[in-house]
Amino acid sequence: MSRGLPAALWLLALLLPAGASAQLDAEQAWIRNLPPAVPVRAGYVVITNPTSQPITIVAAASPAFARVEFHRSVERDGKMQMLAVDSVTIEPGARLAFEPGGLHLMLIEPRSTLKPGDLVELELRLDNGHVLQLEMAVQR
Ligand SMILES: [Cu+2]
Repeated sequence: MSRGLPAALWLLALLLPAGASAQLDAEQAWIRNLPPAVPVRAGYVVITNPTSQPITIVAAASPAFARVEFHRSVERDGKMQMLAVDSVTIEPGARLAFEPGGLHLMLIEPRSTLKPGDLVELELRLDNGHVLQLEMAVQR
């Protein structure tokens, strides 16, 4: 995951008041529940960019997982594979879905056992210094 932003910028992002426009809207955020023995979960969310500028999501993190990556599922030689993606850009006015079979959040190494109905915090760090905070619902 990129560590490209200087510490001062991260600090600035942390100091922005909650509710300051993150400039992206997120809805339908959920995580597919899996048996505890499986070390990863896939997370999905629909993001829209109502601004007139492209916005790039440069990193993601959750207190419930050791790390979070962006993955894309692709079919190669008849097999489904997942490719890691460094960042995700949403164009002005566009809607981008992290969804089953395509782009998804790969939530790696849960720190505790999750069950349907749990809410998991997720932070999406944007290239403009804002942090979009959301809650993902664990579902069957
Ligand atoms: Cu994946």
